[in-house]
Order: sequence, then structure tokens, then C-alpha cells
Amino acid sequence: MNEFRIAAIPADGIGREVVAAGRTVLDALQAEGRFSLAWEEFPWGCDYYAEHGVMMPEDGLEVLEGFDAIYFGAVGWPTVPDHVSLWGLRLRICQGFDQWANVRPVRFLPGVASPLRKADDAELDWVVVRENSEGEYAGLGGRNLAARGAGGEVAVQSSLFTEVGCERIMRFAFDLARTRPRRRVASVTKSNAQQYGMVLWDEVFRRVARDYPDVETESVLVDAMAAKFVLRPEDLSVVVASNLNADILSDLGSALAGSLGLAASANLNPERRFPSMFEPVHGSAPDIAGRGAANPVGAIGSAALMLAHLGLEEEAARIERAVEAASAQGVLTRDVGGSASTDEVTAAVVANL
Ligand code: GGG
Repeated sequence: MNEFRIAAIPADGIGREVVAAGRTVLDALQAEGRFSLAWEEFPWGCDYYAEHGVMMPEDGLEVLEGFDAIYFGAVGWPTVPDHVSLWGLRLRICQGFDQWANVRPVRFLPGVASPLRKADDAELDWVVVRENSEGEYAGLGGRNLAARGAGGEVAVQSSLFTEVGCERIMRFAFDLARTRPRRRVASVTKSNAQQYGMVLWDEVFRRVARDYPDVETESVLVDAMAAKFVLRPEDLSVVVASNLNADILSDLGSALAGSLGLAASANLNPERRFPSMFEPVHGSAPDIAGRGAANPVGAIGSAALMLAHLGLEEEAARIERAVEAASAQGVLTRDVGGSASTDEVTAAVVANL
């Protein structure tokens, strides 16, 4: 039997509720006996920070290294500055394990109203590939760099674009496009204004594209791509963008599909030297945390992505189909127009497995 060690890090707010939901679905599947998940849960996050002054222990990455995958919830809570919690946990894991490809499918579900879908529309379906190791998230810069008198503080935030980093994410996007019905990659920058790093990005994109003559390409500025998400979504298949641009675009995509709560993601170390991490795209949502109202679909979809990564494609597809069935039956949380609780949606997914 396939046996896997999984580290669960629910972290903060609704992360805890949706990780519990995803585990319920995975545990229902593993009870059938075709695979086994050995779970270990880590209490890292903003409560841990209040007690220890750090979001995760010093040797946290060493602890996680022995796992086959990491199943993550959400990070952030009003008691800790957002940049401290994000860099102290999620980004520490993503960058520490060189999870340089963040795959964020934009998924439309039956029964969920979307401003984009009309009755006669073809099915909409695209994937945002986020460069996850550098770009605007390189952490380069500083504050108080020049004394300019009272109210005159200066801060610098630099982006880092390397040829290696650009090339590997683009090849990843092209390879992904070859597995999809529509072989098309759109590359997104703001290279008219960001005249160094993003011009390098564009040049690498054109060079890599020559190795994929069977894949259609386009280079689009990020503002135009935002409009295209709304106005011509049927043109999209794979959208590859830098860390910040892809983060923003994928939130837009999931909102257009009905809710941020629907979006799943995989932070991949494609070389498999380190564990990959699977998490819903959404954050910790302090406003609804603890009320049983969180949409578990993004976390359950992330569990499916994790199974596919572990080689359990058939089981992953069963989860996807069960989510669609529960959604088509109208078992929906409030954010997508229903009144069901997190537990009710989870139970409906399990019943449809
Ligand atoms: N589950 C995703 C999550 O916790 N996101 C929190 C967040 O603030 N993310 C910003 C980012 O990763 O760019």
C-alpha cells in the first residue's frame, strides 16, 4: 500500500477549520484502504508567535524535510503584523524548500453563480502559474536608508529576476500547457514600466517559447490581463506571472469564479528535493473565523492537488468530482450564495466520493 507522511499546519483563523475539513475528506478516502496518510500536526502560526516570539521553531524546516507533503491552512492574525506572520511561516517554508512553482487553478463550479458565465458559455477553466521564489518577494530592501528629516523616511523594496528563475517557471508553464486541451501560455509583466527585471522576463519568455512551437503564446501587460480575465476569459489556458502579479491575478480569477474560498493551490518543488506544500489560496479571514462559515472547497481542492502530486491521480479526481456534485446539489457556504456550514459542505463532499 502507498504510505505517506503528511505534515499539517492549520496555522491561523479559518485555516484551522478548512484544514480539518480537508483532512476529513482525505481520511474518508484512505479508509477504503488503497493508501495511507500518517498525519502529524504542527501548532505553528500567530498563537505560537505570542508564546515563543517566532511563527515556527528555528529547526522547523529540518522537521518538515522528512515529510512527503505539507498541508497548510492560512497565515495571519490581527495580533501580529502581516509581514511578520507571512515571512515567518508561509514564505519561510515556500522559499526554504525552493517551492518555486505555485499552481493556482481558476475553477468554476456547477451551482455557483459567476459574473462571467452565461448560459451559452463554453466551460471556463484556466491556471495561474505563479513564480514563487523571487520577483517582488525577494525580500530585498530596507528602511531608514536616508535621513530626510521628520516625516521624510525612505524605504526601498527591490525585485529580483534571475534568468534561471524566469526560465524554470516558463518551462513549467509550457509543459503544463501541453497537458491541457488548449495549448496556450500568456506571460504577464509590466515591462513597459519595470524596465530591468520584467524586460529580462519577456526576453526569456520569447527564447523559451521557441522550444515549444506547438504552444500558442502571448505577452500581456498586467493591467490588460486583469481586463482580459473579466472580458475574454475564454482565451485563457495557462497564465504565467511574477510572484506579486500572479498573486493578484489569481485572487481576481477566483473571485470571478464566485469566491476566493474556492481556490486551491500547490506550492511545488518540482525537483522533489524538498516537500511541496498544498493550501487554499485564501487567508485566515479573522472576520468569520470560528463561526463554522468558512468555505472548505479551496482546502479540499488543495487536498486533491496533494494526492495527485503523490501519484494518486484517480483519488484526486474523485475528490474533484465529489466537490462538483456537492456544489451542483446546492450545498454551498454563504460566500457563494448558500447557507451551509463548513461541516455540512464537507459532509456533502464525503457523501459524494
Ligand atoms: N493560504 C494562503 C495564505 O495564508 N495567504 C496569506 C497571505 O497573506 N498571503 C499573501 C501571499 O502569500 O502573497
